[in-house]
Amino acid sequence: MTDEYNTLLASITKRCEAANQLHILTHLSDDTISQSDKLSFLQSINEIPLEKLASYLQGALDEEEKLKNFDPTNVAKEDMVEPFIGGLSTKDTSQQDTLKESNSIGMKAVSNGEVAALLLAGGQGTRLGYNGPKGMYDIGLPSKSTLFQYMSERIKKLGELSGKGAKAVPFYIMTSPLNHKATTEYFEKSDNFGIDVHFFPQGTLPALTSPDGKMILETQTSLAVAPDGNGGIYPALVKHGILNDMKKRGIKYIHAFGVDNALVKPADPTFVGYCIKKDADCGNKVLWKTSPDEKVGVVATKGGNPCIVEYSDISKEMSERRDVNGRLVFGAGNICNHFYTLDFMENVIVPNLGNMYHVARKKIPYYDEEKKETVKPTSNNGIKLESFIFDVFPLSKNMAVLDVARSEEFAPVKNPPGTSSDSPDTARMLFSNVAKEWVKKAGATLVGDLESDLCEISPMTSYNGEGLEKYKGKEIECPFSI
Ligand code: UD2
Repeated sequence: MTDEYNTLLASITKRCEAANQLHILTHLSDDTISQSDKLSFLQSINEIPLEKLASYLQGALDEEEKLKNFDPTNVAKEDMVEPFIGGLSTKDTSQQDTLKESNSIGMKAVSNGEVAALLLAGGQGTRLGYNGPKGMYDIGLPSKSTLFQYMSERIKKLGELSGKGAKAVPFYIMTSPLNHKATTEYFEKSDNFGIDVHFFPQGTLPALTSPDGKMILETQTSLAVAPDGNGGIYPALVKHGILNDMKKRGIKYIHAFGVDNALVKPADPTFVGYCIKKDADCGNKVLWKTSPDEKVGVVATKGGNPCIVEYSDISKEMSERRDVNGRLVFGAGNICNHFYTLDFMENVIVPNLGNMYHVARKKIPYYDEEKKETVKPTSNNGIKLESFIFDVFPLSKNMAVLDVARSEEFAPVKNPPGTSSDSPDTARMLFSNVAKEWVKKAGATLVGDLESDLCEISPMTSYNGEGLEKYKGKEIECPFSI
């Protein structure tokens, strides 16, 4: 045993003992396990905030309990959740001038090199059932582009449209330790799609049993760990010096978005420009929910401050409440598109980061001491602790909300192929519909298989329907690839 090993073992044993987690060291006395496996196991434990796990778990369980016992007839003022009032709808015909102005403000910011795109790609994509980074998923359009490719090419095209060139908008990608290598290798192989890309991994936390909060061994020398939720973005931005890097480059505005929307418009100049125009510190793009049980969070206010109530946390009564016109009152659906000024991120969010985690009950693979192998349970046996990216929104003093057209901006890829909603199939159809609409708007007539879900306009041809003038008066046969 080396000195390094012995020193680490002594310190970790002490910390595990104090944290009531000694069981994870059980196999270190097994001579059949290699020294290097044991050392890397100890090094991985050393990264875990052992002393804080119990309080993280307690906080998350308390919050879960509070939600369970929520009594709408007896709510303290600071917990009062109300619909968010304000914001602008892109469908409001009287506001088209404001939208045009917003777009040119956003374009100017892009051409000044002031806008960064920030992708949340650290999730595990368990629901999709795809064994790899979700961004590498191909939804089956003719180009066989992956989600990463669509986003990168849109960023490239936007830079070109702004006049500053392909690298106008730096693309920061948050991975997780579980998918970092696969993601970076993919981009490297694709020459970063010709844009300026930067990667940084978010943190992980160990899965815990409930309620006693024991860490779970997945193998003899590894723990079951999971990314710490998309709210892990803030500590990760600091840890990896990303905010400083942005500052050095002159970035002032950040557009953060999820990896699983095939129609996402990275660094969307209209959204960014609208937030700049409103002098907002933080902003959110929404679309109106189609039904009470649609799995999107909703923008609201809590105790007068902006917030998002996650779909897993909203009460049935709130989600079903409608106004006199039958419109859902809590309907401003979050599509994981957030705007921040760098100033708000650095000077308000970062100094005020708390340890706020939510409980996600999951099936955690564990090492079965009798079978001597890893077993995948069939029911939930543990908890993952996750923070949400929007948990910091109550810090905003001026939140801008832009309500956009669902058909143009939201093609979620959450569920496996063959599922009737939020699947690669529904996303492909939505993507094709946008392509058809754009050529029709450009003055073309569609012929052929009008129902085809294989119609595609490459982001290198058009970011948002522009640049299709040459199709005016032409017939276009569906399916098509432009
Ligand atoms: C997210 C929103 C939800 C709704 C919906 C719309 C959150 C917490 N919830 O729910 O309100 O708007 O999207 O599509 O944002 N991710 C990470 N690291 C993690 C976990 C997730 O980077 O540890 C990324 C993930 O890769 C994805 C995004 O965050 O790009 C959203 O994550 P999700 O798929 O877990 O969220 P979902 O669909 O439950």
